Amino acid sequence: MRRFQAIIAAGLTLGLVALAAPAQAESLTFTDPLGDNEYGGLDITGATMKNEQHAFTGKITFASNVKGHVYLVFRTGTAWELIVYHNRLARKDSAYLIDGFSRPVPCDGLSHVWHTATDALTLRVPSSCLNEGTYGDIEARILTDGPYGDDSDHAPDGGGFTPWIPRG
Ligand SMILES: [Ca+2]
Repeated sequence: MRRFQAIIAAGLTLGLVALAAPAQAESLTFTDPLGDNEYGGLDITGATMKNEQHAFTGKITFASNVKGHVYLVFRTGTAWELIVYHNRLARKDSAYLIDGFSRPVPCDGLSHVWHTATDALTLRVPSSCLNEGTYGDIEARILTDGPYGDDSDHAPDGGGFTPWIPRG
């Protein structure tokens, strides 16, 4: 999370460029290289982002389950939001939503499910948590870190954001 402010600055620039791109789909799936993680954190292998009318959902797959954090960073076009998922390799995993200034955002219905058989994580944010449901396209990126807080892996590969994902 140490480079989060830089991520936001870079994302703002990329986002302004991407705004001009035409809308294509409400769901986006992409892969990430195996074995490119650092500092012993979670190795992302792929993700599917869905920007549906009732919720924004990110399903992220990993090479294996190790201790660390997952940050799903996304922007609705007017504000930065961030889901922080704390993976403790136990039954006390947790997730919460904060804004671009690290302020907590109340979110009834925010859910996190770790799928043990496939080492996948599903994070779901009800649309009511985001600008009272009034938003359109979303862009997103994923960051993991290791047990000591060092950045480990990010997706899409290269550190940029996804294209804007239209709301279904
Ligand atoms: Ca990876």
